[in-house]
Amino acid sequence: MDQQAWEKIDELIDKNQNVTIKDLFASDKDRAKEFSLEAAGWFLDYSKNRVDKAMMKALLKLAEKANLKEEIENMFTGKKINVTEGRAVLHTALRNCDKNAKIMVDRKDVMKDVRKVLNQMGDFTDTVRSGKWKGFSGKRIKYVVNIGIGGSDLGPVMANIALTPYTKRSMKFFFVSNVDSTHLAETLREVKADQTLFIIASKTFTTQETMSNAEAAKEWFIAQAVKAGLSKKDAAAAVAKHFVAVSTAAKEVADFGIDTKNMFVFWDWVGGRYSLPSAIGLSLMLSIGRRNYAKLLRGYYKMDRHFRTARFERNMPVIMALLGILYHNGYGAESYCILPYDQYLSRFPAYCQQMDMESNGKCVDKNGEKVTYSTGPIEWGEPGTNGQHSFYQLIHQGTHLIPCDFIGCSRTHNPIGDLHDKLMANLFAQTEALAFGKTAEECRAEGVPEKLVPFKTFEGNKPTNTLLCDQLTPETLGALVALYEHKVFVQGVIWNVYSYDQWGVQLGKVLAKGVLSDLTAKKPSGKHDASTNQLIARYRKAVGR
Ligand code: G6Q
Repeated sequence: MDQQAWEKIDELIDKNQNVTIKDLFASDKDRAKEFSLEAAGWFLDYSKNRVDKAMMKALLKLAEKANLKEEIENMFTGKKINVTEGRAVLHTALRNCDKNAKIMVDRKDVMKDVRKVLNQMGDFTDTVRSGKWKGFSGKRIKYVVNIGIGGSDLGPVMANIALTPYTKRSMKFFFVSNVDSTHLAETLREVKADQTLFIIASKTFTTQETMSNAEAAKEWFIAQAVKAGLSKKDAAAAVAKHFVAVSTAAKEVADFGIDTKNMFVFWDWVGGRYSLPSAIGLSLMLSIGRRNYAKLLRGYYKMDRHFRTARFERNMPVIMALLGILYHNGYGAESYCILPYDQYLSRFPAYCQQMDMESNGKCVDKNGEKVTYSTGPIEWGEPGTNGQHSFYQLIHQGTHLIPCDFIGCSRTHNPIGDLHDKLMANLFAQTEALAFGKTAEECRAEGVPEKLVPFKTFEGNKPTNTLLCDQLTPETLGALVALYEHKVFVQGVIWNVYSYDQWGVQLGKVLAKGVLSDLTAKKPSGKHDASTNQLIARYRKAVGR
């Protein structure tokens, strides 16, 4: 982070120590309007933050000093900004709706491939949804089981829930990620083999959890087909009608036994956690149809364009990123909360958690040197109003500063009486209470007994953003995801870390292999630390090895 630019921010924090959000509103009647903006179907009100114009200017300087403009262009134009893996970062190409767009990577226009795969997905989707694609018994596909983990799971799960009103209700969608056999077993109880399509979604097609679940699903499927009267040979051949793959690895897909005709590719320049708009979104396209999927991409594209072209002082992802940095680095806020007031967005916090924490959870900068500042906040959240009845207590009156994003939609897909008014009233009331609190005097005026006043006083001055859209649609969902993606990108640029690698995740993939062989070997190696050896021995004894 640029030292000089940061010093100015620090100086302003010190100077405004005693200025509260309440004071900021009192001194500027246009504050709400001035600290709000619109983009791609979303309205952001960031007026309930500890910022004035001078602070915003200082924060914007930080972005400028980090060469943000140039970095944005580097990403959008396919420069290899994922340096430790030697890759371009082009999730934005996946939703580029400009028919004439050309984006070159290694002298190849990637847009041609993007359009080709989108068409392949669309045609496949039409065939399955219309019932033309038949299972081995001649019946149409009714159940879709996506097997994938991490980036090959969280996006499709989140979006399938978010876009429930647009889904084909006569089909059922399941997502198996965990290598815990319970996950697969419970799913298989819900489906019928002859009407099930398994999507094996794995960029590398080597991930232990996914490949183990995929193999187990294949075994189960063949056994079911034999039970239904097929010969072993025919049952094995029927795999082609019931298993498709989404991957970058053609050889591994073929080795698994999936016809590569039924493989949907994506590319190494798509990071797992950014892969929802790639073929990883196949399960989503199957559930909402190709037209709605195209609208989702359009929503992404609108936010992408906004991010790429808007002045930083009117740029939604940039502003949200800077506010996040202010609290994280300036006020020492370690965590950050995402609170959607929309049941359909129930998995959105979990989705953002991966996107953010896997991207910016880094302690060395781009020069390979230990950073001297904190990076990557701990991200969490739950839908409102449920959270209000659990952890909001700590946000209101605890000792931690936790900036929050409140996300709401003006119109519900499911109007029932005044429930939606109540939901939104809660959202607005929470941001009001967090910002303005309740003073001791206000408590006394309400007749609160003196000895209870300290307990019923709310400090306030707790920062929040409010994001509102008209309705949650494929378009607004796409724009929302892109907003958070770009926010994370901007923060990574300012923290000077590589946001698109994930060596910590890779480590996990290797570690378990060594332990697994000790769990199953005739004699364990005993090569681990004393604690791990003890745990391995205890487990082996329990399972009779
Ligand atoms: C995402 C991460 C990680 C990845 C999974 C699944 O950015 O790299 O969550 O998506 O480990 O990997 P595969 O898709 O290769 O199975």
